Amino acid sequence: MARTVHTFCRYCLAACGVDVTVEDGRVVKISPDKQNPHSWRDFCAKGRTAHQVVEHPRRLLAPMKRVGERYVETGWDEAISDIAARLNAVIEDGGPDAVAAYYGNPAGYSSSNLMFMNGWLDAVGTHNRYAVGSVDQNALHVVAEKMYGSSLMVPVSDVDNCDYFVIVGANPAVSAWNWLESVPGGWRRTLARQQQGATVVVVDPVRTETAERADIHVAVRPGQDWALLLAMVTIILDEGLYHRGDCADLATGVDRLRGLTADVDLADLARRCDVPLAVITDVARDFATAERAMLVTRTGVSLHLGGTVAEWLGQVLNVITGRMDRPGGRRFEAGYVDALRLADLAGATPHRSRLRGRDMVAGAHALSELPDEITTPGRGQVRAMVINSGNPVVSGPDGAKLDHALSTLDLLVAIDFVQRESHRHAHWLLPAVHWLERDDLLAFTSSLHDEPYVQYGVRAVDPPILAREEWRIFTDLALAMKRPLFGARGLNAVVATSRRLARLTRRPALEFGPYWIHRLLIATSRKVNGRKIRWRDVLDHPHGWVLGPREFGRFRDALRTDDKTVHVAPPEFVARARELLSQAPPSPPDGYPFQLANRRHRHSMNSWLNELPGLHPSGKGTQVVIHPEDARPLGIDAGDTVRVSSAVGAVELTAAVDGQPRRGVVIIDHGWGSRVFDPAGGSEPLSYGVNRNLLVDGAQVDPLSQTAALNSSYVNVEIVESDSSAERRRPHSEVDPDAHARGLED
Ligand SMILES: Nc1nc2c(c(=O)[nH]1)N[C@H]1C(S)=C(S)[C@@H](COP(=O)(O)OP(=O)(O)OC[C@H]3O[C@@H](n4cnc5c(=O)[nH]c(N)nc54)[C@H](O)[C@@H]3O)O[C@H]1N2
Ligand SMILES: Nc1nc2c(c(=O)[nH]1)N[C@H]1C(S)=C(S)[C@@H](COP(=O)(O)OP(=O)(O)OC[C@H]3O[C@@H](n4cnc5c(=O)[nH]c(N)nc54)[C@H](O)[C@@H]3O)O[C@H]1N2
Ligand code: SF4
Ligand SMILES: [Mo]
Repeated sequence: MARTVHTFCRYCLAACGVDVTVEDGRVVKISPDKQNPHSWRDFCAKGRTAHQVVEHPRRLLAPMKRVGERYVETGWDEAISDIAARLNAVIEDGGPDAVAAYYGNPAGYSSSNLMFMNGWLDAVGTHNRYAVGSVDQNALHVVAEKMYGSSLMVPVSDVDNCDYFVIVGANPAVSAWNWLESVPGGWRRTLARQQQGATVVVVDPVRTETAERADIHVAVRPGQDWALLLAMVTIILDEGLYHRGDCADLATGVDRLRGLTADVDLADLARRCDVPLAVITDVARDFATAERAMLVTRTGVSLHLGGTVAEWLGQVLNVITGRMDRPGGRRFEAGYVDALRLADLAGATPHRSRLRGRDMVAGAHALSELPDEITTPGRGQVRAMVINSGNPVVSGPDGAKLDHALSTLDLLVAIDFVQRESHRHAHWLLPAVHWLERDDLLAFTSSLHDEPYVQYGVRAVDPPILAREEWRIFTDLALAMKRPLFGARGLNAVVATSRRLARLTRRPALEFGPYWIHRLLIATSRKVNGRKIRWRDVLDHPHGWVLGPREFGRFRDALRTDDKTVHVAPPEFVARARELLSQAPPSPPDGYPFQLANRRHRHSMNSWLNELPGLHPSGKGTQVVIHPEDARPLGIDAGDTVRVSSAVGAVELTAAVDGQPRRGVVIIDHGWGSRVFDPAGGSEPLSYGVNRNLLVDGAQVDPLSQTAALNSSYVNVEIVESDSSAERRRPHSEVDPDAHARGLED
């Protein structure tokens, strides 16, 4: 008998409501849950094929231990006791900091994963925590902390009331309207506003699917948004187009901002970003004078050396033109739990990294620092590490360096569905549980939705017998290591007692776990629209529950700054802006005339999902896109094999010649070239495309966000073999699996 389970997809923050049809314990169909009142409208092929991950032919089905060059399946008792003993030995020898963890993007879509991972890290007492933020949204965390007083206080977009959109460094037509905020169907809702007369401006060096539909496409030079946005701020302040009330009352630091803008030369800024000053002026004026407007920034802004300054100026433009907390602008959604306060409570103790001496951002150090922290001897050298839901060799900068460092560890443990590139040196592979197989309450991201919303994500099917949720793995490790989970004395005994009780009474719900915490979070949740949420009511809304209309007027009160104002000109941002201004205008270094941009693919999620049969890769990730006028002098035609190289690496791929990128910019999609190994069967790894991040230098970072120039590295492009002379064209599915390894050795 088939049954339908209503839950939501947890691959990205869009959190699309889905109907999962289950027959004989297997998922047979996933479709959008059209009764979901909030979130089904981005539903995409990734959600539709989620069961292919569950039934992945190479899925890890039991803990696997490395023995020589092979892996053997074991039970959990052996896995936990071996890992715990080895971790304790590493700590004995090198102290708690000798143990590290990296967590990737999917960890954020399971509240129990992150919570218990931090609980275990606190048990260990290590400061060596690394996170995906340093290759994603750190710039926003840094800006939110300084301007609004909390790294998590990020604004959401009121799309349906907006008359003038400025979308900077985002491609919502492909990536959905989500980053540290989510607007379900946000792009379609934006286009609906456009139909009603709203103007859409897209700032992107590439003529993307989003830019294609814009009223104005501004093809900025990669990495130079800060100059464009600073010019806009200057024009708005100089011409008196700012919001007088908010600049006098809500914001502080406007004078310091004027101090900066007084020193800029608009023509110089226009040259830096390579956008005509007349265009910048028009957009600045129209944005400032529109009735209702918003400026939105994303990864296209943050993944550069000037990323934090650009992110800051993007927020400043909203604040000084009165767009905060007003219809059609950006507002603060309080959510049903106070995530800001909980983050304060759970925050890691501040720490400076051993080698570079840099502070953590949002509780974690930067990925670019990890390789040296592993290979450089001394107290605090990382000797053991857990990679939780991540593939940093492919998603981060300079993967070759990280790959080598990982190979030198005494212990590497990977928790994932399959063994990917970053896990190839793992001593232990631990099988994770997919969202179709687990219950979850994403309470901590409830302030990132564009309206007050709650849904309990129920499981559709049971996980494989030996797969385990991360919270359970981290709890078991803390217990076996005899170190107090969450650093809370006595908690391990409570957990052990609850387990005994659950076993004796045969009532699994008595066992300490996330379920307790979900109930507690609802029991202590704040009132939304004046109404208290009860657990029973949450369960009574299987399609999800919109908790009333969007609330305005809460922003001021929610601010975490000491004086309850928005700090529009934090001194460190002003200083960094002056530093960027003092540098020579951007010009390519000798031998590397192009800038390497990036694209996401509708059917892949960063470095994964691209290998699923239902999402068969269509040659993406194996191509570099070059502007026709750049290709011609190099003798490059579509289909030719070209070599793209930087100071740190080189890859070979097929050329596509297309006018999408602006001149001087070439595009390679990120997230490809990650092998999927077969630890159980030992057959050849699967691999599609090449890893373009091998070309990104991790040594140079934005000092504020600690993010590398992932999407503006300088590269060279040269022809290797022209298509006509190629003896044989290899289809993408037969890409030589060793090509990646060769790339690593380059
Ligand atoms: N050049 C360039 N590089 C980029 C970007 C870019 O725009 N340009 N984008 C960056 C961005 S925005 C991001 S978020 C990062 C992503 O960087 P990462 O998060 O490090 O990498 P992912 O590719 O998302 O890999 C996620 C891994 O988690 C596994 N996984 C999925 N779900 C679960 C789960 O529930 N439990 C466990 N244990 N494992 C799970 C997957 O199988 C996969 O191996 O990449 C960044 N890299
Ligand atoms: N299908 C799909 N959806 C996804 C993901 C995925 O991998 N696949 N990833 C999810 C994740 S983890 C995230 S963080 C979000 C990210 O969501 P977005 O930030 O919207 O991600 P992108 O689609 O990479 O769009 C970034 C855009 O910035 C442009 N860009 C690059 N450099 C610059 C620059 O210097 N200046 C400007 N102005 N633009 C620049 C790029 O050309 C690109 O079009 O998407 C999420 N959604
Ligand atoms: S991956 Fe697709 S279906 Fe899943 S939440 Fe994101 S947009 Fe929705
Ligand atoms: Mo991301």
